[in-house]
Amino acid sequence: MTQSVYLALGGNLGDREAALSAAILELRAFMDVRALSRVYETAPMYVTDQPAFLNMALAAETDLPPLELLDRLKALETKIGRVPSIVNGPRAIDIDILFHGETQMETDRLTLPHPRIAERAFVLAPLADIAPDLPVPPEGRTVRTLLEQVPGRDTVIVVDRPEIV
Ligand code: PH2
Ligand code: MG
Ligand code: MG
Repeated sequence: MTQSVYLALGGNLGDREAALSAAILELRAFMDVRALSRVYETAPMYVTDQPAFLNMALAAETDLPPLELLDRLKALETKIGRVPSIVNGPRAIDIDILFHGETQMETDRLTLPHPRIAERAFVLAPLADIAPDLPVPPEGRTVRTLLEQVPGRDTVIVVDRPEIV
């Protein structure tokens, strides 16, 4: 069954815009990409001693179930140049599933909806471009409302005229 999904993209190593462009191009080959957020430069969260990230979000439609989509995204990250690093550390590209239709699941590999959306300005700001009224668990407050209150919202800045597809 076709499902609406929301993905978060980010990277802070190498040519960050090129990595986002490559990811979107490759995603379009197997997903119906419906909306792209603006591109944001964001202060690194959790591990703060690393370069600034570029972050985006997108909406798409897919027939792939969650774990199959996850496998495809991991393969794509590797193709674009991601190599193993520390948790929350620097990477060329990271592509996370935020929502997959109405799916709620909690496994070792994947928790849906993504459990840390509400605390991440670098996810909420781009997501607010394409889905401001989306309710976010557990409280169900909207993306827009969460963004108004999240710490670090002043550390995510729209990038002027990025060279994204
Ligand atoms: N991703 C992380 C950890 N910290 N910080 C920013 N600004 N952007 C990210 O995409 C990011 C992060 C783990 O996936
Ligand atoms: Mg991530
Ligand atoms: Mg990830």
